[in-house]
Amino acid sequence: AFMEKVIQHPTFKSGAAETTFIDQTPELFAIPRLVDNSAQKLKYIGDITVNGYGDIERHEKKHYPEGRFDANFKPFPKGLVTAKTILDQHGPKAVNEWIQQQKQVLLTDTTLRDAHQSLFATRMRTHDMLEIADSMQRVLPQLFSYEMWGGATFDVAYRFLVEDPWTRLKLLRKKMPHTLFQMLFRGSNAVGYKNYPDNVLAAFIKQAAKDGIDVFRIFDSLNWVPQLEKSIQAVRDAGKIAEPAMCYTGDILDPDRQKYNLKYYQDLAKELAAAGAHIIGIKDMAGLLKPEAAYRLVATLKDTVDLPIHLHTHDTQGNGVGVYQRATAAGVDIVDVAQSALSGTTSQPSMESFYYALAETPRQPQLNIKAAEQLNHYFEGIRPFYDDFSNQLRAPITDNYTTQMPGGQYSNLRQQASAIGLGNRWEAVKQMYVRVNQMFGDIVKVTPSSKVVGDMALFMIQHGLTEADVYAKGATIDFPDSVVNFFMGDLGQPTGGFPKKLQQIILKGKQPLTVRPGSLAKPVDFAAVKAELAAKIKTEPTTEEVLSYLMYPDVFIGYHAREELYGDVSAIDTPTFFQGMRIGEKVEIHVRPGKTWILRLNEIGELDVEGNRTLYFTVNGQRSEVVIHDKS
Ligand code: 3PY
Ligand code: ZN
Repeated sequence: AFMEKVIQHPTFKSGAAETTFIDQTPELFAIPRLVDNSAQKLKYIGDITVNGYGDIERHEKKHYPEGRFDANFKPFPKGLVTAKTILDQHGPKAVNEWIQQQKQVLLTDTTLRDAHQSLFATRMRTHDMLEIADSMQRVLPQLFSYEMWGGATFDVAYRFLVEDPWTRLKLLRKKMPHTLFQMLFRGSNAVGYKNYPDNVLAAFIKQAAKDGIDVFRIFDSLNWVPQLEKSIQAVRDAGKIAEPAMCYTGDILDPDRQKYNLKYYQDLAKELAAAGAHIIGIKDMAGLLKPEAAYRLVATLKDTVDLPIHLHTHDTQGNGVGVYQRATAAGVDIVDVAQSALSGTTSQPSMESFYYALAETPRQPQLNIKAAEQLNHYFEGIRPFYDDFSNQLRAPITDNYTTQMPGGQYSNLRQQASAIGLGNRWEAVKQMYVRVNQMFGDIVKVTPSSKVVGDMALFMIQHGLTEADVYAKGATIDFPDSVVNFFMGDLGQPTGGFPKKLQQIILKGKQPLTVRPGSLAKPVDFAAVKAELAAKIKTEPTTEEVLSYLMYPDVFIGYHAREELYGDVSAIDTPTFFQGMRIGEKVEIHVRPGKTWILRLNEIGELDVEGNRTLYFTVNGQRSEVVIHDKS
């Protein structure tokens, strides 16, 4: 039926169809390309049941208590003017003016991106987002934006969730038409970990804007503004809101740490404004801002530039609400919060706590707090599904004021350390992280520069190297690639330059870059890449697929192969997706509106001579078997 729709389409019939057909008629292609096939789903569920999921330890499927969520919310207020309506009708400048007219402090909800990235390794599935999207929109009609894309979304969706992030964006957009969608864009690193050519950045931003992103928070991992300029321009060209962000590092309150002082941020804000910012973001990825620092920084920036200020922090050290409270007193326009059930520690501060913290003050956000608390029950209910990926942090860690590790890196690096047998040396890894930062000249640490520091710290501990060893024996040491690339200038230039002596040791005679890497990169030939991808996936790729392939070639091809094998697995509920089924269990899969499969796993057969097991299911009462290779 789908091909029929394409063939009957007037453009196609007229013979004018060519490669741009997909671009101009996205509505035809918004529906899943794969036909429902229960055998494919059984293959997926069978494999997880027998072999477990990814690299988490295999365990019996857990029982989850009935949730106490009740989606009984008032409809979205008809005709309400939101930042989204203003952007769509009048453009970014009008949004800017609207923000400045608001008396209340505005909120961005990060629950669908940074919160789960920072709490359980970005594993929240589209399935669990779509379920609640409409309710979120109803409960929070006054919200400035939802951050729901970017950062690690791409890598994780393709690699671990068998999901296409573009599809997530389009489906959520449909369910949440009234609120701005915001993404985190890693400047010249886009949604990846390395520099991409300028034409790839521009094409990505154009497509993301077309598919539903309104606000682009753009940062550079060294706060080097030349790395942001092309992306800011591309966002402006797309008619969307450019929010370049300064990554907060150091401590403006500490007289002994003045590399990143108030003047540094003031100058940076002026540079970002000159580069075309509509809003200026402060990205406190490691939760380093203390309440008084937040007050001084925001007050100073408000005096320095005539632009809205949007503050982002992580609650790792436990002072997040205090930071926002003081920032609000200083005139911050927007702050990033998460639904309580997904807030705190390495995530953002709680939306509801912040609301109460501002009680009886003139800038308290307009929020139907009772409805918000009810909405929270949903997230309370789904959070345990992701426990296997949790960073297990249960309380604030104030020594992160010293370690300065970003929220998103904390769990990641810890897991990397465990993977190479350094699990019980975490304290030593943290201390080495601090040491390496000093060796590197005290740099901004956020993806991907934070990864460079983390890689070097792990490397030194693993090989029993001290700082003195690195200087004494550096010529014979094979440093990690990420470290070599950093000193080559592949991520750009750090404030104050590279430490020369260490740079020479690490580069072993190679000549580093001193210019923006993108200024040397050859533009990508999109037609050639499209042809290359078409040959690999044996179908005409969409623009989105070409972009994903450009950024994550192997990961994307791996995803595509799994999608071919299993079909669209997004309809499978999350406990089943990660943990498979118990014998005797019944699971419902809502394939699409009006179509449900009821699956029952009746029996798992003995291991046969080839190392396979047969799983016996019934699907809507019909017997169905699937043979799975047991990898144990
Ligand atoms: C990311 O780049 O993914 C981040 O969240 C950085 O803080
Ligand atoms: Zn963050």
